[in-house]
Amino acid sequence: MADRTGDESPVAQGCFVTFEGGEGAGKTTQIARLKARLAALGIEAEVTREPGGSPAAEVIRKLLLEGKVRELGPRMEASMFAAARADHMDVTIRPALERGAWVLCDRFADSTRVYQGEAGVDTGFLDRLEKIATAGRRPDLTVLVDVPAEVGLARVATRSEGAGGPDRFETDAIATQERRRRLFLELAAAQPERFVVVDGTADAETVEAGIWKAVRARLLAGDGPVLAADTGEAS
Ligand code: Z5A
Repeated sequence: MADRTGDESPVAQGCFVTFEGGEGAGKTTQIARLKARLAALGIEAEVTREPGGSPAAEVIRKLLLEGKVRELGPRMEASMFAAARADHMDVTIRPALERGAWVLCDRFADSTRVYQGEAGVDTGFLDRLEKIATAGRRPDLTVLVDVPAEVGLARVATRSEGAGGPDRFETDAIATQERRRRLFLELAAAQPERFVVVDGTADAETVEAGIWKAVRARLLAGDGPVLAADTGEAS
């Protein structure tokens, strides 16, 4: 995170925060709110998303969300998400962190674990893809915005009607969406030091307050950083 003390000390890396959850959980809404909270403290935050977030990755996003890769099978879909992620890391995420900005990313590698894992891609293959795409750089904090599938899908249904119909993943059955929800919750339970789970069915202000509490506790201490972004150790 950027040094805000006015010292001449080198700029420290920014914090890398990812948002995960099902469709319509409220991730995009909460990222905008967190960015505003950080801005009030003078912290620059770059907002980005997956799939996408760099020019080349946005090209891959279009192919994936139009369903053009679907017929090639879940392994190929997982590989395309990873290829997009590798470019996103190189072009957008790493440079932003290195200049001291925070990165707030709408979905990241946990989405591949959940969506392509649920579609049958084995864990070993996903492990290898993640290693290649991220070079081991994990988020400092992952916010899981948890809502039941029906709640999220009801929220996005109105939007899809006005935008030419649902995308490739929004057409999946409620049972599939609910299985993904369980997988997200399992990931969070397995890595409590990285995840915070917030109840996304609450109103947006309440969700925002819960996320801010976690960010303050885990990434900010008074006006200084708690985490050294690359190591997870106290600095
Ligand atoms: N995917 C994958 O398979 N593998 C991968 O590795 C990756 C992704 C990275 C990308 O979709 C798709 O790619 C995704 C998984 C797959 N599946 N789908 N679909 P996307 O980027 O197009 O969409 P999304 O990530 O699912 O986001 P979303 O549908 O836009 O939802 P959201 O960002 O979580 O929610 P929102 O836009 O903030 O809010 C949705 C609506 O709810 C909106 O009208 C808000 O005003 C409203 N809202 C928000 N918060 C609240 C609260 N608290 N109460 C009431 N209403 C609210």
